[in-house]
Amino acid sequence: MKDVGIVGLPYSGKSTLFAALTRTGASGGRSNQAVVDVPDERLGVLTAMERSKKTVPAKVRFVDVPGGLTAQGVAEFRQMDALCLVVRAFGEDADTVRELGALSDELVLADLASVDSGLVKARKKARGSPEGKMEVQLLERAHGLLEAEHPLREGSFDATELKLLKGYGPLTLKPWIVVANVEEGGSLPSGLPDGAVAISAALEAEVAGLSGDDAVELLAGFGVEEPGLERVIRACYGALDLITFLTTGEDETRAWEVRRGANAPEAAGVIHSDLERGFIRAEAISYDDLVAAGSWDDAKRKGFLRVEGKEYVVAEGDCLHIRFAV
Ligand SMILES: Nc1nc2c(ncn2[C@@H]2O[C@H](COP(=O)(O)OP(=O)(O)OP(=O)(O)O)[C@@H](O)[C@H]2O)c(=O)[nH]1
Ligand SMILES: [Mg+2]
Repeated sequence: MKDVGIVGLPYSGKSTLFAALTRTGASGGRSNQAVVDVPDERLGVLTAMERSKKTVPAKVRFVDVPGGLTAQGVAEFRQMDALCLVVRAFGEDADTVRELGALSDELVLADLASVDSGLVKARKKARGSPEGKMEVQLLERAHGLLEAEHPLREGSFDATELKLLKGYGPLTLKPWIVVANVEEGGSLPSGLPDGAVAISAALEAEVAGLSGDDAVELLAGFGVEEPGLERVIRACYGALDLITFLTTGEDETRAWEVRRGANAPEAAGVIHSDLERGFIRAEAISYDDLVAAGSWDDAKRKGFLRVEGKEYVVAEGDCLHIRFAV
């Protein structure tokens, strides 16, 4: 399960968003952590089709770091897989674009500090060692970018360099999801990056505590069709470098997350280590084919079922059946 840190300037509504997330029935973790279900309409469709007894969505963990961007907070944000940037868009004086700029600057500065302290150490270590010299050069490049107020994401680092850099947990190398916390019924302010999501955290916090029908009614009253919270969760999950594959049957229909680019045995290993160890083959039907066919057997009859081996790279929406022997 991946961790998403909620980051923002004071008073932007981080804790209100977090409260709304916890009210969706989130479970587990410490008081500042909310483990939430990732909404996925495919699960309902497959559950009905297979008459599964259980439905298990993918999950993501949100963390509201106390105190925000303090030294200790930054250290905690460095452990996260993605950051959800909350910017205030409610209130007369809201300047969402400027606030995002200020927040982004803070994150860049936090990275600059850690790159610089890394440089001091790397320079000492570098004397006489080629790896050390490479690290110094890399950090110098990173320093240059950050000093020019660019997130490290914009640097064209190769895989080896990225791996080394990630050891520092840079905040500006993580995926960012921008959430504009708008007035009840407000829309997304212009000038924000692609993929930004508008929600009213205060309204969502209220709605999240209500039953389905009451929630829809209250939201509709503000002209909101889909709970913003679902969009936030989906956007955060979507920004992580993951794909979702599905398993479905009488016992359960379930969404599983795996690294993008994972092969079939690795995906099988997400379900259980035995399935990876004893992997023989994967039977795969893409979600759309399965739904079009109406059942696993019909899909098979229509030739939609693919038999995939160890090299197969799992695709988003693959419905898998793993054959294995241990
Ligand atoms: N009108 C309005 N007020 C909001 C909304 N979201 C949060 N607030 C209010 O803004 C204030 C700050 O919200 P918090 O959620 O505590 O903000 P925060 O980012 O956690 O603040 P710090 O933890 O102090 O940095 C509270 O009084 C909230 O009730 C919103 O969508 N609309
Ligand atoms: Mg707070």
